[in-house]
Amino acid sequence: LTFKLNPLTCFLLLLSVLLACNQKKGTEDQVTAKTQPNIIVIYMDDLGYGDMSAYGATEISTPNMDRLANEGVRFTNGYASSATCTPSRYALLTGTYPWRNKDAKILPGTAPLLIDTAQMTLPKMLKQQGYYTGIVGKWHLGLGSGNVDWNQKISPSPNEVGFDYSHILAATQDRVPTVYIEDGYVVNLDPNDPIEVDYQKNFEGEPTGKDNPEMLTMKWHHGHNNSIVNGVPRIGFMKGGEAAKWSDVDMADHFLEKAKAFVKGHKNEPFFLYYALQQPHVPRTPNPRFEGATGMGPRGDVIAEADWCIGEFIKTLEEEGILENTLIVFSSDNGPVLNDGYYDDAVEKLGGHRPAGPLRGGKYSLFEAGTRVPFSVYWKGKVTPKVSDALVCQVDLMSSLADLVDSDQKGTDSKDLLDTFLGNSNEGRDELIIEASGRTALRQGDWIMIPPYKGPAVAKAVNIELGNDDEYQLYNLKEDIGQQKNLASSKPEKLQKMVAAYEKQRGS
Ligand code: NG6
Ligand code: CA
Repeated sequence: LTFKLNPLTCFLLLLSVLLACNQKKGTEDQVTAKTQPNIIVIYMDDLGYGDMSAYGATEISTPNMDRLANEGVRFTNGYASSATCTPSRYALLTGTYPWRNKDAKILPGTAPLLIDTAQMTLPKMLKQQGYYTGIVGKWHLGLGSGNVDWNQKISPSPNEVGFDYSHILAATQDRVPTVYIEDGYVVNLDPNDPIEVDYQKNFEGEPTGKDNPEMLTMKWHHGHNNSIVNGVPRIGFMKGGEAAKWSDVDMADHFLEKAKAFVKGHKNEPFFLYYALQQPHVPRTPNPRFEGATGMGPRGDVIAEADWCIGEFIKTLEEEGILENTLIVFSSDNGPVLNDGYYDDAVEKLGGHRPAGPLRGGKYSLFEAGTRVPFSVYWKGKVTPKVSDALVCQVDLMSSLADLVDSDQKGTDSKDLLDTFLGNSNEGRDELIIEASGRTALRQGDWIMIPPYKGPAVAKAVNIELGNDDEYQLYNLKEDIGQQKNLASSKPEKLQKMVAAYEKQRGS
């Protein structure tokens, strides 16, 4: 028996196969869109545990941040990995404790990229799962491989560690270069006015905050007396790049626009956006629209400004019809500081506000306020609002989000706490090592053990208790959240157990 196909049958057969394939692809896409929510990390810079109404603030109002916290899972024991920026961001993006990397400390604007381009990262993992990934805002994890030429393509950059798109400020708002960098290129750079940056010495003839106080619109208190940009003295020296310099008072609007554009441009595919706001880090430069918004001076006003930005951003998600398919993590890179190097009335106009809430210490500190920060997970329609006391850390997002998107990737120190982040479980970590300027401490259950450290008890310039003491410190945080009663000598067995656990983790 022979069966012959004429050309027409052949063509029809082929056509139906093609159509079937196409249909299958269509369903797969839909499934993907359903099981892969957009993921957004909104990350504040130096926002304290007590800086939001949702965390007890009464002197300041933060309705939009509160919405994410109150309509999501609000963590009361949520930690940044570190009491400063660079190490916390390193841990967030790599799932690795920052103290494993000796270079993970506050970086100058000229530092090389801190994350190895071969290393697995949160955005890389999401990219592998089909996400389009972007960062808008503060980077502060180094760029290039030493001696960056700011007038050429800057590489490696966020784009080499997993971000398809990047629109960043290199280090901090108080550090040069004071320009935006998009996908490795300085934005608005005039090739006839090249940028030079140096953290050691000034360029000849360039004014500085130290020598030209008459040019300043903001006075420096400590540090921050090198190059002057927009009347604000900075850390580090910079020359040229006039047209590329950012406008400080427009920075919040600028990043908001970029974040909104990112969402609008990628709403039809699963996306990951790391929206890293610059507030309330110094220099605090609210847009004139927000001047006086709080009566608390620039520090309060930029928190109000950031809150407004977050509200506008959520509105965009709503308008684009994707809020319900978007998981939003909200947190801060470290605790609060008032005077961080400029005279900006942060201390004088504080009034009754307590940026750290009931916690002791602040930014740079091993006491709780250094690392315990606002931390919430919001997912409209999926996450039931609740308050969780589980011990969680930003370092855990890597493995937890990997679980969410069905990836096998894990961060070295990252615990899969997906159920906890989504509010389905109250189980957090048993232990956590926190870090502050190279010093570490162990949180275990309700307890924290701080080993003895030399160094001043108080950082004078910023007026923050650092957690240094000649003796071991042991606190029961459940009973004594303000760390007033050192139980090290009255609970020797507990202390010994924790010291042993700490040494095991630190590998000493
Ligand atoms: C410190 C700066 C401080 C701030 C901090 C980084 C001085 C005296 N102080 O060195 O103003 O920029 O670095 O903050 O220069 S962080 O949030 O990015 O870690
Ligand atoms: Ca910070």
